[in-house]
Amino acid sequence: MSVKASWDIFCVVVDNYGDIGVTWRLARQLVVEHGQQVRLWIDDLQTFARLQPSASATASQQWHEGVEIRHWSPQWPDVEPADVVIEAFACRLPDEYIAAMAASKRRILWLNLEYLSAEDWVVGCHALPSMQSDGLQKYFFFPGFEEGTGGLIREGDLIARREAFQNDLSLREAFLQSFDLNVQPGTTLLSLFAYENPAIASWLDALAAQAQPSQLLVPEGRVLEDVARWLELEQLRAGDRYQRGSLDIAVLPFMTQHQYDMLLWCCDFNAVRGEESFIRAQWAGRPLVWHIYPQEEDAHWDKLNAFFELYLRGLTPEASDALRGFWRAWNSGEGSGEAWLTMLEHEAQLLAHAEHWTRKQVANGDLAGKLVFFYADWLGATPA
Ligand code: TRH
Repeated sequence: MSVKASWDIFCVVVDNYGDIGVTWRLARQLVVEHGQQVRLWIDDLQTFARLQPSASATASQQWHEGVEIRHWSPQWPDVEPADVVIEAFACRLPDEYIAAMAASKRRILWLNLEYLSAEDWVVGCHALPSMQSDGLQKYFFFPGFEEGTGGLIREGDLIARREAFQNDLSLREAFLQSFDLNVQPGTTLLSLFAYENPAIASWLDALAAQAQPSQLLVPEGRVLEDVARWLELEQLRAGDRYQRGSLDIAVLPFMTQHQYDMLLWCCDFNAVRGEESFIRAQWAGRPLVWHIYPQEEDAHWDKLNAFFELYLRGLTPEASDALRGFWRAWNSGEGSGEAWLTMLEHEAQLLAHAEHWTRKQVANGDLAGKLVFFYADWLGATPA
């Protein structure tokens, strides 16, 4: 059951690309797959324009892929609230907007879209309402990996597109050639997207010393400084290529989300970070490592351990220890080279497991579909 409605999604870009990455992808999917009318309010259009190069970094109103993009500036315009209002990641809605929601005669669903976490309390907290001081109710919508959560963002045709791409080597070649890359058959392809990370050096040492040739693809970003340091260079920029031992390093430009998906699909192993690239790498069906967004008081370690609880199920104890060991080394900044070699001993099992995990997550439904369903259900359950 799908009800056509208007949606306002509010996004504050805290830092990096995760906030805008999630909301932009969700907005598009609500329009394209569910026929919803979506306005996306963004406080930082410059960051948005990095993900969507055709976007203006200054326009107060613009349309992309059927989504109305509005600049969320301190001067709040007098607008009618939408039927469904999503504040992403606990950003604070404008007071005038909340007042307009409270004054409206229409039934308006107000949701806070939470950050992704694998912690076990998520199932119990997902979709709980909370009464606000102005009499409005706000629901907490938690993405997640288990039944009973809001699921993960996944476009309806994503897995089919990914499979078609991975089954046709000419598509992979064409994609790589668009960056002037010709990769020799038998070369291991790896992508690297991470925060500053001291673990990089020992991992690169291990890749350079392996008998197997590797091609590392690094889109421009914060980790480049570590790679440059390892290469004993001042800096790196898009287009640079360097060879050390068995390792070839290519720096790529920051790309669109669609291109970045293809990069993940190309690679035998993906190093990802934050929230959005972490999910996209899971849809790629390939082994990965997650550089989790560091939080105060090391709260991110609880999140990482909670993810292990779910992800490692079904692996042999040895493979499970090896994967956990590498991810911990990656996130603590120590011993990643050795841990990498140990993990490679379980390469085939980890590849099969990655695909198995993808199937399991697909079976949980997807975030946009669950949001649309939740709205229809709420409408039905709420008296007019
Ligand atoms: O950029 P991030 O580090 O974002 C983070 C996290 O979301 C974190 O949870 C949040 O608290 C913090 O921001 C404020 O990593 P993330 O989430 O992977 O987002 C990156 C986005 O950028 C994702 O949508 C993929 C996209 N991307 C491209 O479009 N092109 C590229 O070339 C690359 C490397 C990424």
